[in-house]
Amino acid sequence: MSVSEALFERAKECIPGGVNSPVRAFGSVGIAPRFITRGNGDRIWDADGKEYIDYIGSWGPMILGHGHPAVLEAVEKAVKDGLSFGAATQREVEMAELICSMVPSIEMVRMVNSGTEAVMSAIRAARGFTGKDKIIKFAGCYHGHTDAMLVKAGSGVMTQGLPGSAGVPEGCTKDTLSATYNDLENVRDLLEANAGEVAAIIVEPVGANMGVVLPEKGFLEGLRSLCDEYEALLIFDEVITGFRLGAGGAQEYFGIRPDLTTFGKIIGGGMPVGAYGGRKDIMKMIAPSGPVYQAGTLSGNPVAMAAGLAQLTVLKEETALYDKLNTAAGRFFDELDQIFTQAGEPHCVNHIGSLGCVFFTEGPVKNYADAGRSDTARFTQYFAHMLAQGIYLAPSQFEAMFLSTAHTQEDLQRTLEAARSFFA
Ligand code: HOZ
Repeated sequence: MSVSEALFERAKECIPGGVNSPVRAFGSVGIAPRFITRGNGDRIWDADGKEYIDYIGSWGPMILGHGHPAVLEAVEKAVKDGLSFGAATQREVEMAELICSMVPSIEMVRMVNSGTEAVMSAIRAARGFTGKDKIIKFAGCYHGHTDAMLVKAGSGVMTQGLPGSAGVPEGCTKDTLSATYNDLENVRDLLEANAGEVAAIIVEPVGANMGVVLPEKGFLEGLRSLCDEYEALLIFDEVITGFRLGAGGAQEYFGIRPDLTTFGKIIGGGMPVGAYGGRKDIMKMIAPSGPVYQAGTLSGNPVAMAAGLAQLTVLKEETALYDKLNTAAGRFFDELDQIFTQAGEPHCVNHIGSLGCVFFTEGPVKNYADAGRSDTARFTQYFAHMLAQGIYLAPSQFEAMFLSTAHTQEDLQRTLEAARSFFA
């Protein structure tokens, strides 16, 4: 038995499913998860000393790779000054100013501890501001595990084939309406049928939790117009796309201005951080300036702020970084596509910026139903092959591959070779 397998056996006795978040359990691929001991650049090592090229990157945060010197230095310095005060600090102000300067629609921002918390709070703000209760979300989009969003959710919920979650009272989801991604007519129908009741439409501007699903031309623009027409707020969930597609996230990339935006992952530089922000008139509704209550003992934690500030500063200042990363990633995904095409494997590679995935089904894949047609058994074979070759992919068909600035050309080529050898 390997060290990872032994740890997993122990873990299953004292942690539900042996893990602290379901997608880590490798459940759908039937392999014991690797217990990771350290990371550096684009590499991670497991408890048995095996080295992998990492395409999970902590599910998104590690856009600069593991152990970036600027982030580590900032954290080391912050740790020495104290771990938590539960009081205002200068770094929080600097963080808020930095985010406002980078993301076009953010006029005010509140720090929280995770993407889930950010979404929960943004929805409360939208309801408080509009005085309406209903929210439209899209099947296959994942907005964390807050009760109201566990309706046809992506990520682990989709991987487990669940329509929702036990333990969520009907009352918590009765105001959640589920729409089809990339289908504006469906959204209009829902708005018509619930006229005057919809507080907000929440969307991942690039679906990245049902595999990667791109917005078709006009989809995001259409959502903006529909929100204006029906007096609903548009919430972009940029937990994955924020600071990934570019310094200003998906909203800058596509040129759409949402009313509210949620962040997580990259914003914390690897520490547990989330944030939500947007129009000042909406954000002023948040306590203590307004009546929408939201709080947190560890929100704006000094060490987490130091990590996030350092990472965002690199992303803002190294202006050529995104072009270089996105170009390298684009080439990589195109070559991966060719390998699958040459092998005659039914597939669809969707990618944008440094995000992408291979669906084991013919394309196009433009929504939850399309993604759901994937041959997950075939994906499992591919996943196991790649893992054995030292390539650490997300253990689910319905997750993304995350490339970082630390991925070298040599490692990208090694990964393509590993994919090629799957068909040999
Ligand atoms: N939401 C992340 C990407 N789908 C995964 C994080 C998790 O659920 O553990």
